[in-house]
Amino acid sequence: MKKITVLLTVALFICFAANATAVTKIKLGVVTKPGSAQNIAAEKFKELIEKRSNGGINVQIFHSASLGNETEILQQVQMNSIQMAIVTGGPFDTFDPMARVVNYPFLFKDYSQVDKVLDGPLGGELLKSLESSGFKGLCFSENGFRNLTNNRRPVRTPADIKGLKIRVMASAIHKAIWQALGANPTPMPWPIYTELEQGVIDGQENPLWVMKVYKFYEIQKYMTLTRHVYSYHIDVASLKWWNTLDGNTQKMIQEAMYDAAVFQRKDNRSKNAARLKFLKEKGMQVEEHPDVAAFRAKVAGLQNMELYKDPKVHSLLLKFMEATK
Ligand code: EAX
Repeated sequence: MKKITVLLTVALFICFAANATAVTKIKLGVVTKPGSAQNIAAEKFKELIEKRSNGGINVQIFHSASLGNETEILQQVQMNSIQMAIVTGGPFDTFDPMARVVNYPFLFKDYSQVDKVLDGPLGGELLKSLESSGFKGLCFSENGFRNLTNNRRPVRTPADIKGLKIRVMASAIHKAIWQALGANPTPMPWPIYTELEQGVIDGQENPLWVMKVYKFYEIQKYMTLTRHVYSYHIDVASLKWWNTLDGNTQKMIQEAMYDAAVFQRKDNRSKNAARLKFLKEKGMQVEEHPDVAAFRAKVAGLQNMELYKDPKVHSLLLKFMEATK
């Protein structure tokens, strides 16, 4: 009898242990805080995948730079110390120069073009290329079109930008853009509130949600709707980890992340008009119609620069340009 009890206990224990290991745990990193574009996508993904897997997949979100900056988050994904991340396209270009294609200035005309190209074969080609640096590219969510803010003067033309110290992401293309526009670009990881407040930098560029969620209206007087870059997030998994998953799990994760990305893009776009109104009410002086033609002329030569020299990168850039004509 005693023996049977022991056996039963052991059997039960094995059952529980098997059950416990059957839960797939995902640590997901984002650099920004709750309420941010990256977090909205992350939270939607968590909700969808936990529901669809009936609890078989569990997602833990690490936000607010608790895992470090975006470059450090990506390094952790490469090593599989975290399994997923939603990261701004900018810092990705030091891992794979193909990523800088989407950040090409004034590439996309509107959101329908964005969705068509990024959700289509060209976006797919970019996602596939990330495998060579250890990432499984799943899909794209978004930051949105980026706009300039600064604390020195109203900006309408490139001449107004001359000499402004503008913080940029750790990204070769972003630095090149602001150099071409005549600014003094300073690469710096997120977050940057203190640097703006203390005047270490005169300005920065980001989509409207950032100015609101991070309260830049408190410390930046002028905003110009330059829309110079469509800023995407790359939603990635660790390739090392991905290759250990069965096909069903991969499919479920892929689909849930895509659905979350589509949800987040729509959510983000629907809020822009209210954000602009809010920022004006808070006292920001907004230039809504800058001389975009003059900005475009300044950056026209970037496609022939060293940073697009790699034949694979150059060919992808030309394909994106053709598709967004
Ligand atoms: O999403 O670093 C940046 O400027 C990013 O756009 C920031 O993470 C906000």
